[in-house]
Amino acid sequence: EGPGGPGLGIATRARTRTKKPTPYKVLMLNDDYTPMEFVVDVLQRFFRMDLEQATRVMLHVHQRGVGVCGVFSYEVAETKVNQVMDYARQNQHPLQCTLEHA
Ligand code: TYC
Repeated sequence: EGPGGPGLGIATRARTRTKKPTPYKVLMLNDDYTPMEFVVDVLQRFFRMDLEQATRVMLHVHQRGVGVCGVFSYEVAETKVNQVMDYARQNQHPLQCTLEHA
């Protein structure tokens, strides 16, 4: 066993490394049919944006075709995409949302 005695390891790093998850962007895509108010609702509901921020992101997507809703771990990003897609489908809007390696 190590020099500190049985079961007593010597710390060789100042701090145990915590592995940071690879970040993923959740992207919102523009389309011609989803109402602007619905997109703003989605951004507030699933990405915890306030009305002003949600409106800004929605208009960016409307004008540029795509925009970032947020950056998350893969697991969280995937959950957000599924939640948005389910909610859009339930409301019969063609809104699309996707993941991209940040
Ligand atoms: N282009 C849509 C409209 O004119 C609004 C819209 C914005 C749709 C953003 C999707 O991700 C989107 N009603």
